Amino acid sequence: MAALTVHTAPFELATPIVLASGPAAFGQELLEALDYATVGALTTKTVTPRPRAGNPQPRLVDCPCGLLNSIGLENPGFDRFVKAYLPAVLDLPTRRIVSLAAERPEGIARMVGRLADVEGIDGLELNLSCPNIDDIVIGSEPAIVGSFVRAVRPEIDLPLLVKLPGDTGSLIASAEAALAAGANGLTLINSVHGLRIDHRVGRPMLHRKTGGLSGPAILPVALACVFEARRAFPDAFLIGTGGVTDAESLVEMLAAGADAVGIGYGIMANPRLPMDLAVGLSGWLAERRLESLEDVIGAAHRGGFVVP
Ligand code: RRO
Repeated sequence: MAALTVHTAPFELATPIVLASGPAAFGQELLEALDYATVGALTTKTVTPRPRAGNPQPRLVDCPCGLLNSIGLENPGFDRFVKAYLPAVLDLPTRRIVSLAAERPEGIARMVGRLADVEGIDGLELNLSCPNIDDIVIGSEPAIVGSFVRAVRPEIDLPLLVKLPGDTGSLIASAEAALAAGANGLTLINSVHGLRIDHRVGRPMLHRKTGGLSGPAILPVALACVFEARRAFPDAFLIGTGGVTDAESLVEMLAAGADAVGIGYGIMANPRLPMDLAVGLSGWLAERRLESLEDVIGAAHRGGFVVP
């Protein structure tokens, strides 16, 4: 099998396949189904300073080629996360990225400060793009994005990623603000604002009405964001997330410029997907006699691959 390792500062990953924040929770449920050797890193469900029950049901609706969710940042809160869940996350046989969100920069900075001495965390992801809550800032305001990163950066030396929304029109300005304030990279994108209506009764299907669309329906949106971010920021670490469900779409995301690829919707549809992706990507590289992912990452900016 061709080596799938990613060596792009600040991360060294065994594979480019990253479990995106959310569906994999804190990694435990997948232990039985998944060969973690095929996973480059797990990103935890986003944790907030206080526990959150999330939004009322219904909060998941099927869509053609995707899923609309309005979970609402349900999580046990930072204290309980540290006591009850983090030890098991640190035992997972993969790299671990902890995802955090808060209403204010000081809220995130306090959590980050408390993680500074924990051995075994490989990176942090600031989730500045949850589509399903009213009281937490969305990363569409570059100045606010900068203020969150500036608050967090002095607290910790770990690699710092910022997860931004793909549907705001201010992606590059927000990304610039994040990187200028000291972020090492970006996770692009979160789910995309969406709505479904029950045609029989004419009412929104989610209790919260709107939600975040994920799955293959948003692959082209995520690809465009990653492509444009890579063009603007050649040295930033990029995790491309959105609609990757097979080796072909994984290659597309890498070629657009992602150093690693987040899997969210795909892991819900098939908990063994990372294994399928690792085998598929290795086969794809071998067929083209490519020896490393470096030949694939960003290829769309260099005129493509050499096709055998
Ligand atoms: O919990 C959610 O509703 C949620 C979050 Br935090 C997020 O970042 N993205 C998403 O689609 N749902």
